[in-house]
Amino acid sequence: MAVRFDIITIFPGMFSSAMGESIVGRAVKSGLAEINCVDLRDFTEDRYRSIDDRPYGGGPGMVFKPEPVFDAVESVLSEVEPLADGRVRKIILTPQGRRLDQPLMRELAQEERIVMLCGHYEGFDERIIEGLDFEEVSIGDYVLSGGELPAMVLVDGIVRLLPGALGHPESSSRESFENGVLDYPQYTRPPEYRGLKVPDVLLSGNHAEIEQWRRQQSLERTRERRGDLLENKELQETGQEHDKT
Ligand code: 9D3
Repeated sequence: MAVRFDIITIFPGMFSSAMGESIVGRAVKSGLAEINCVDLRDFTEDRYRSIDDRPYGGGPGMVFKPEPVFDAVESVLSEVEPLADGRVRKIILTPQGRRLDQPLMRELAQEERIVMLCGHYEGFDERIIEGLDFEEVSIGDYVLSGGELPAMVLVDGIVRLLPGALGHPESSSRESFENGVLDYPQYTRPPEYRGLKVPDVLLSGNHAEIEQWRRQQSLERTRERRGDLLENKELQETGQEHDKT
């Protein structure tokens, strides 16, 4: 099933190179994904093409105005609604949003239409979020300068989950995070490089032992580096409430 993204942004140029390469680029070329970038300034009416204004109540910075955003979103939706069941996921990228994780990626990979709105330091007039019924998504607890890179993170994470986007159909399900543990260490030739050796077990040809070693390495690293993932995994395996699907 193909997915179409409509991305509303004041920097449409940021997307062209990043979305033209690798797995996403290939998915677009093969028709599995479509990415339509919409320049918010095309929906301004004044001669300065202004998209923001000063905040009511005072304070520093600017706020995205409702009018261009409503017009841009409605323009995008007008091409959508007549389609099949008109289901659209409307996502606004903001630091206040639901934190992105792999379960949310999988949920979004079921959708056929995703509209994304990229914000900036300014923030949005709250009526945009309320009135257009957007869900807010953040990609993590650090500060970026805008929502464009987060939107690309979403596109990348979603597209690679679409059946047919990856070379091997099994490769997306047997990896780290899908199992709730980190990847095991990997090696390729040569067997020794600058005095650094490949672990003997990997050269042994004993597949049962190799598998056991890898599982144990994954668990050990996960315990050392990401204890939080193991806690989730235990809850999951004992059938308790958890945040994974
Ligand atoms: C939380 C910081 N805000 C306090 C005044 C200001 C602010 C800083 C940077 C508001 C927006 C931004 C721009 N960031 C995004 O638009 C953004 C973002 C991010 O910065 N981190 C993680 N996920 C996201 S999604 C969109």
